[in-house]
Amino acid sequence: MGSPTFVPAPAGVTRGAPSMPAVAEVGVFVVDTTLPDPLAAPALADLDDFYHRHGFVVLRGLHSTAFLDRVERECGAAQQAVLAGTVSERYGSTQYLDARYLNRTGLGRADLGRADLGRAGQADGVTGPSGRASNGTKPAGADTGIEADAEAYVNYVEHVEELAPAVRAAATHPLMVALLRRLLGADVWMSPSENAGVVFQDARPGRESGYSRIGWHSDWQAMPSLDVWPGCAFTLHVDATSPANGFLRVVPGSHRWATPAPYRNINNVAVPADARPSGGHTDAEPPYEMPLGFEKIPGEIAVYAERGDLLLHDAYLWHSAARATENATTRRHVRAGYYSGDPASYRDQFIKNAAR
Ligand SMILES: O=C(O)CCC(=O)C(=O)O
Ligand SMILES: [Fe+2]
Repeated sequence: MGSPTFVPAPAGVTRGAPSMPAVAEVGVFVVDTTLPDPLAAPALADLDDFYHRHGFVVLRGLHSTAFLDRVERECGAAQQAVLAGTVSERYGSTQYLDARYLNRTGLGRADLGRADLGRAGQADGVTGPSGRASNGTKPAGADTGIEADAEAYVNYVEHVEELAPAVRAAATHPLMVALLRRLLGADVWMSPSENAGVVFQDARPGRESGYSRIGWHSDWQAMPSLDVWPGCAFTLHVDATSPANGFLRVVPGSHRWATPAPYRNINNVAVPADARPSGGHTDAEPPYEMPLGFEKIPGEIAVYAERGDLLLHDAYLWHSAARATENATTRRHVRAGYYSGDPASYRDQFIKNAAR
């Protein structure tokens, strides 16, 4: 066999040395923050085109190791504070949790705050109304039937930027905002702190977990009545992703399809009458219906991330997240939405459009 032929990498594709077999990481752009104008670097010249064409990019190298350690530490502390009940219940979450989880625990809106709580290693059904005991208010022990060494956790911390200054810094990072301006227009703004703000997500497998995966959706479908679009979600990865701990699936180019509001959805959530009928960058009808769950979609790809990678994806992009294959894993990141439409049209709306 001859040596592999070197073919120049297409836009947004990084690969190893020419003499090595090609290693492609699609959509990954490496930024050098030591340059006077990092966004003007030739390495990022094709970024905008890739984003507009495919609906996502991964920016690598934006944050230092020390800064990422701070993000991790502060998010961990915020998680613990929600668990211990030492911060307002508004930092916890029930709205995003798996409905099966909520049913199992008997938790509802009244329990906002510490409802998003799992206990690693716990058998299905152990968390329950008695599972209130697993929310950190009582030491785990024989009376609860919970292993004393099982680690309790919450899957979500909402408005996490209010508890974690490093998250606020990441969410408003001048280079990221400058890039978002380039991609979305000069007037981009982030989901206000008093509303959605930034969400810390700790996806874990296991039946005790309220967030292990998410089915196909576009983020636009959760707020289809608002005129804040187009938008872009940023995800700053605390954990690298892989099949072992779960990963994002996307359908490149799907942001250009006119995706219907989720009138048919797996959660049987009513879509308001004032919802716009569809969201996307063109009027082109999607070539197939968005699946209700986790089905394979022709053309989908996995977007794996390294720790510190910043994913930017269009709010119209079809995406889902696969559950981990290894048990003792976490897939943690912080996420928020930036918008380019009318800020005055923003209000709280959350159509639970995705399978969990
Ligand atoms: O878990 C993920 O990586 C995806 C989360 C997501 O799509 C969302 O929160 O809208
Ligand atoms: Fe999403």
